[in-house]
Amino acid sequence: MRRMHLEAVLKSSVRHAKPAGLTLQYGTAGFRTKAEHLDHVMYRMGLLAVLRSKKTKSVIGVMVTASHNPEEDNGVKLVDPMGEMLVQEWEVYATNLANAEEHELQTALTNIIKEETINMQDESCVVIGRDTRPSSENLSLAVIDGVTAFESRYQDYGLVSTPQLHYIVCCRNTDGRYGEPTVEGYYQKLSKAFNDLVKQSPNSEADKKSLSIDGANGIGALKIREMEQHLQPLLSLLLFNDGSKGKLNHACGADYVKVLQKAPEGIDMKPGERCCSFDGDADRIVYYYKDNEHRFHLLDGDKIATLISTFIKELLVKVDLTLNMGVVQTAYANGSSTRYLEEIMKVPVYCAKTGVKHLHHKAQEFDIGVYFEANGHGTVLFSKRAEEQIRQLVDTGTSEESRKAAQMLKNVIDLINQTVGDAISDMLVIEAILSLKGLSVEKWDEIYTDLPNRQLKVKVADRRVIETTNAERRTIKPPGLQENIDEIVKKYHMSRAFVRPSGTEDVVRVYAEADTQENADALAHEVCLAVFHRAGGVGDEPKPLR
Ligand code: G16
Repeated sequence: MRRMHLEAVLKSSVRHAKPAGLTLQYGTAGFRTKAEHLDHVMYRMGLLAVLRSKKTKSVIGVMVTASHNPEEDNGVKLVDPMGEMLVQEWEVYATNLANAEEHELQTALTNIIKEETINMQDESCVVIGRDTRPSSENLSLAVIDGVTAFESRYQDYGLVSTPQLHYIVCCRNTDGRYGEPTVEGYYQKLSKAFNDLVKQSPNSEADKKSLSIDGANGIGALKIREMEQHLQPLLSLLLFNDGSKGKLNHACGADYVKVLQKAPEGIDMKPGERCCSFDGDADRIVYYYKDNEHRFHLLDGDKIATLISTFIKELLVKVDLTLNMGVVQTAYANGSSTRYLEEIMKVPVYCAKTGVKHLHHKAQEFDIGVYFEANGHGTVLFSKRAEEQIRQLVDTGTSEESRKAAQMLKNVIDLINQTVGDAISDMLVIEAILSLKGLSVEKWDEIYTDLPNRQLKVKVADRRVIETTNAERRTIKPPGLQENIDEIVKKYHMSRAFVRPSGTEDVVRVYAEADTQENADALAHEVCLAVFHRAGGVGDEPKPLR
């Protein structure tokens, strides 16, 4: 490191001093904790982004957000050149840098520069975005301080959704081939693809019911307001929880709806009408509706993956292309969805560890890789080969039907945000498919019936005592826990359960599935007790749900 750099870095670091002794883990999607503990992390992630940019000779993104977490939390997600999450090998640098005491900062930086043989004379550029949390603006200024301490170029995109920043990074590193690297460019690209797709629908006039959106009082609400005009008259939206009064993610948002399996507060639901919820940084989406008996029905990431892969598979048959397609899920995927995909749709299904970074990499192995977490985080990846073949067939398809199907696939490629799961883009894909197929939300829901399930959290003194294997479906530590879970699961019919430490909250997550909701609830509760007793639970013993 040049002396000039070093002096500037250490001098600025004084303004972003690390609280001595504080250590943080790089979690499922970067660092995440109470906002007041993150100033030094942001400064240092600004430094790291510059190093990553020099190393990859590309623009790197830094997004300040804690996504689905409560408003008081914050976090940071680093975006690699093609718009993916930071490569896993660099997570250890991020951790070392975030946890180095002030006097160790220089060594931590020098180690990365040496290990990665980074030429500090190389150019660098970092793009920065943030969500609507009250703490985000100051934290993004700390990132900028880090970036400028290394005298790097940067551009602050201000308030953007996480997927918009991923999109921008990808555009900037592909000379605009992926799209115009602006928020407006994102709206233009997606709305053109959406409008072109929906115009081919024989049903575009048929279903005039509008879509109700719960914006989680976050950035997604802001962005959908901006985009709305581009989508009219083909899609009419009713926005709730738009941030004008409610608190971010409080009793609303995709995580609340998915985990509690109930409608968010603040939304007006009429029987049979499609509703959806975004999460706090608009990278997840779940759908739901109320039937005539006012019963709530959830269509989560699994149902979304099934809808999208069925649609794509049907189009592939029409264009007569033999591209391999695979679906990637996590242990949270409902057993019914996996069975449907494998047995009815005959699509290979893979299970990855929680975190889009894991699913994304697995999905890249296919010509068309559909990946979705049950919580609504997911997208579709098309290989270069698949894209080229599809684009060619738009003109050279042997029949009108095949050219039309190729055109639809091409529109889907442009509509889906291939860099990361994106609530807005996924919503538009879903709306287009429902319109093209003339499917109501009830009919979509009927594809298969979810096994009753329950997700709970247990507070323990140190969640790292739990270690898992087999894509998080079994625990290897603490001793005896897995055997205990196996015994409990055996008592229930059609049952399955697993536990894993969360990578975004200080809790252990418990998932259970069984033949009835009562049994799923009882199983989840029993497993919580096992975790509580074997993994050092704190506070009161978990209580049964009813
Ligand atoms: C992040 C990740 C997701 C993951 C979720 C929950 O979502 O991007 O892939 O499913 O955390 O992770 P965990 O169970 O480890 O807490 P988000 O939307 O909060 O960024």
